[in-house]
Amino acid sequence: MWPLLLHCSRGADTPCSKKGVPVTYELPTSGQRIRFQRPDLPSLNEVAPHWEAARSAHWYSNGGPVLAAFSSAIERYLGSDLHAVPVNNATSGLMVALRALCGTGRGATVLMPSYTFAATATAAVWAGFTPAFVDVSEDHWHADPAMLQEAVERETPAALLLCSTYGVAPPRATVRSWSAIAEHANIPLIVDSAAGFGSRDECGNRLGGQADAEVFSFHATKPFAIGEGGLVTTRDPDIAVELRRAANFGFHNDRIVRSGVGMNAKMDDLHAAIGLAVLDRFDEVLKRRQGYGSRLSDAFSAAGLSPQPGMSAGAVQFLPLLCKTKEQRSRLLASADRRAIELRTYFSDPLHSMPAFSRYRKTTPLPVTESLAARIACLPIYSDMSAGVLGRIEQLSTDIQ
Ligand code: T4K
Repeated sequence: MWPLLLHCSRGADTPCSKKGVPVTYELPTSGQRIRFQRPDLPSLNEVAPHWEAARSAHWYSNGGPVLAAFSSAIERYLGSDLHAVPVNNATSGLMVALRALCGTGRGATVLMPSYTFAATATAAVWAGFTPAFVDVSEDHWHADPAMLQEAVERETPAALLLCSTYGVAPPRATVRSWSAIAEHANIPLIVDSAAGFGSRDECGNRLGGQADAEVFSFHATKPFAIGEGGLVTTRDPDIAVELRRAANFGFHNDRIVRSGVGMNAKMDDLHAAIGLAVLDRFDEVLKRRQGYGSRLSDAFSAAGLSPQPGMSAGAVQFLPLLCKTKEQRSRLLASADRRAIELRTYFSDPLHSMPAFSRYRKTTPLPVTESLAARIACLPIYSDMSAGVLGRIEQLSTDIQ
C-alpha cells in the first residue's frame, strides 16, 4: 500500500517548518508487509552536535571541519594505518579509484566478476574502461583466483576490480592470490567492498586494507547508513593523495588540473555529521545484524539452504542464502509473496546477462555465477528486527522443506 499522504502546512505548529509553502510527504503504509530493508538513520538530535561544528565554522563542504573529524574517526575505527577518503557514494568512489590508479581508461580492460551489483561495471564504463567478466568460486562466491590468473594472461587488463561479495571478507588466501596476480602483472588491485564496512576477515581484521584501494558504500540500505555516501581506503599515502585529487576535480595544491581530470565525488559535512552519529552506535548495530543473520541462517539450514562462508563476521546488509535447486528458490519466493515478505535475488540477473553489459567479454564460461544467480534468495535484515518479524521470516523455512 502506497502512499500515506502526510500534509504538513508550513506556518502551522508542526515540526516541518515555520512558514511558506505547504509540504506533502508520501510515506509507505506497508501494513503487515515485511520490507526487504528498513533503514534506521540517526535522529536530528544525534546529528546536531556534529552539524553545529560546521555551522559555527560556516564550512559545509570541500573539506570542512566535520568531514575532517569524520575521516579521522573512520581511520581510528579501521586502524591498520589506513587512509580514509570519504566520497559521495560508492559508485563514484569506484570511478575515482580507477582514475587515480589507472588514469583515463581509453577503453582498457578491467577484470571483474559478473556476480555483483550493476554499480561495479557501471563505474568502470563511466571511468572509460571496458569490463571483462571472470567467474567466482563456489567455495566462497568471490572471484576465483585460478580463473583470474588465466584471464590476466589472456586479456592484459589495466586493473583488477574484484569484490568482497555481499560485503563478506574473502578468505585471506584468496586475497593473497589476487594481490600476487596483480603484482605480477604490474596492475592495481581495487576491491569493491560496498556492503562490507565493519566486516572482519578470518584474522579478525576489519576490511579496508585488502587492495591498493578498497571502496565502501554508506548508502541508506547499507549497515553503515548515512543516506548517500561512500569511502575509499588505502594503505599508501601517495595513493590517498591521488584519490583525494580525483574526487576534487583533479586539483593539485595550486588549484591547477594537470594530467588527470577529476570529478566532484566529495562528501559534504552534513553527511559526515550523520556518519559520526552512526559511528557512535555502529558496533551495537553490527552485533544485532550478525545475531539476526545467524538466527535466520540456522532456521533455514533445516531446509538445506546455506549461507555464504564468512557471513557471521560480515556486516550483514541482508542475508543471501543458497537454495538447493532453482525450483526450491521459486517455492521460497512464492511463499514469501503469499506471506507478504519482500525477498530479493541479488545478483540475479548477473551482469553478463543484463542487456547493457552483455556486449562485454566473458573471459571464460561463468557456470558458478549462473548457478548462484539461479538459486540465491536474499532475506531481509534490519538493524532492529522484532521477534515477531524474525518469527514470520522463519516460517518461510517450513514452507519449503
Ligand atoms: N558495488 C556493490 C557491490 C554494491 O552492492 C553497490 C550498491 C555499489 C557498488 C554502489 O554503492 P552506492 O553507489 O549506492 O553507494 C540498493 C542500494 O541502493 C545499493 O546501494 C546497493 N548496492 C544495492 C545492493 O541495493 P536497489 O536499487 O536494489 O535498492 P532499492 O531501492 O530497491 O531498495 C531496497 C530495499 O530498501 C527496498 O525494500 C526498499 C528499502 N528502502 C530503501 C531506501 C533507499 C527503504 O526502506 N528505505 C530507504 O531509504 O539498490
